[in-house]
Amino acid sequence: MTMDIFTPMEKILVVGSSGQIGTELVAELRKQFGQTNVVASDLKPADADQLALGPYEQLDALDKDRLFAVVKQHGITQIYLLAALLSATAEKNPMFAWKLNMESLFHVLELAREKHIKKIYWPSSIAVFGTTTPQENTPQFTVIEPATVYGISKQAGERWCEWYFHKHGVDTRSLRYPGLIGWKSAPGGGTTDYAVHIYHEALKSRKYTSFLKQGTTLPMMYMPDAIRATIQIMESPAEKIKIRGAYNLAGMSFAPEEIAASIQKHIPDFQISYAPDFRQAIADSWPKSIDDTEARNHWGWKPEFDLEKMTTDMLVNLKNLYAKV
Ligand code: NAD
Ligand code: AKB
Repeated sequence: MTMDIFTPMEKILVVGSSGQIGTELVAELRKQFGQTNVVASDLKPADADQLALGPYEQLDALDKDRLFAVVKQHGITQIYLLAALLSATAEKNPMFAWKLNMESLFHVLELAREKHIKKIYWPSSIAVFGTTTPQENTPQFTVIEPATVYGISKQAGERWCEWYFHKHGVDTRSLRYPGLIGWKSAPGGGTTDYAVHIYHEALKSRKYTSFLKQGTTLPMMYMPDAIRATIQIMESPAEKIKIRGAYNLAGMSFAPEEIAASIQKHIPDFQISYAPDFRQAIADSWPKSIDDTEARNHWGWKPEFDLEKMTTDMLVNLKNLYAKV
């Protein structure tokens, strides 16, 4: 893959850096681009460990003046905006979810329109799709009628990113992430969170009650693939990014009983049971699998992890983690 040359003048701000994705993204960005070139920021105050790892600013993404001040103070050229309410939390607090998910995006888009920053990464989600979308191999361009507040905010965000690109030349890049699974950080209130919890419970108690029922197949991805895709789309030459809404991105697809079976290969006495709740309706409105042909063709995306490879890696790393505490 061809990468843009990353000049020492580039400085990255990650907004919402203490969450599931931010924790891993900041670490990888610092590895690739230098510790002091990546500023982490979140609503939460940093703990001593975070402060030791590199620059950190406590920042509310809804506070445009403070965001601007941080951009100026650090000479920021790129923002990765991760602050948001996810699908399950957003359904419980729809008005605030709309405010946070949209206003934070507008603040960053406006900073770019005013030429204070050069490039924006803002994640979309498979939640843009709804019940009227074809659920198998969901194509890039299809019916998009999301059934959740979260999905509506992602759909609107995609349209605004494209509008700012065409109208104002703002360099926006975005991926429709599937459900993300990793061992380094906890998920933050989504419908796909069960696929992280299940590994922890398998190791701790040998049993897990899934809030999604048997047969609920959803698109998922292991975090190392997601982080690689994120940095890859941001570092690709601008002319390769032909979609300025958001790209479909696929890793793997599975239902709760399939992830349980893959865990049972390592932990034979692991048991799964089912107690579906309000998140079932959200999951039922989403695709089962994603066609990411455009991401593969335009900027060379290719996933590395399938379910079995992910399960092996998750269990090894979580076992080590639990052995230390
Ligand atoms: P998360 O909930 O784990 O993390 C979000 C972080 O944002 C948290 O640390 C939170 O403290 C912070 N935050 C909340 N309000 C803030 C504010 N006002 N100002 C600054 N920080 C604030 O979420 P995540 O899973 O890391 O997701 C990041 C982004 O990726 C979101 O836009 C989400 O919609 C998208 N996404 C995630 C997934 C997934 O499976 N994790 C899938 C699709 C899309
Ligand atoms: C959620 O479940 O809300 C997220 C997502 C797929 O956007 N993991």
